[in-house]
Amino acid sequence: MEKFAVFGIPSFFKRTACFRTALGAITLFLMIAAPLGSLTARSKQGIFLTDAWVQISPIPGRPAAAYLVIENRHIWSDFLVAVESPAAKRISLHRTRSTGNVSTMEKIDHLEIPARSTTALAPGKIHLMLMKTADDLASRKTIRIHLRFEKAGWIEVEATVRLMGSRETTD
Ligand SMILES: [Cu+2]
Repeated sequence: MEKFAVFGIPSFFKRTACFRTALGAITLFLMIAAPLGSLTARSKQGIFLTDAWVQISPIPGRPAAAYLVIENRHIWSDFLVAVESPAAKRISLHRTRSTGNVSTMEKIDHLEIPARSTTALAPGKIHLMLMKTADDLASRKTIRIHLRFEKAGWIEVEATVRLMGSRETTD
């Protein structure tokens, strides 16, 4: 019986403040570890996906934009050709173009990830446009996104949900 007591929750964790501190420490660890790619990276055939996140509107069902970093460690280029998610009916690849004060988005069919290079999908640049999103996105921490590469095939990532206008989503 005593052996099992070791795995019980220590009483100080039951106090909310301490528990929050512990959660904060874990969150901080994840935030530091994430860019290193050790925990969030999804890779296949030399394609590494990291730092996936999706910016959602507070209004349910509105379009959302998703971003991530795609690294190709191969000696040949690959192409992102399709994207799907259970969280959206349709996903397109978009490029933001800014002329003066006006910025528009254009749809692109595929995205080349040249050999031994990294492409970051980021706000104001290339992004994934999620249309007809699920109504409960705001209550989720992450959503699953499936990306299909011409050579590497399908790769799945977990994208962190961030509410538009909020600086942080980790609580
Ligand atoms: Cu767009």
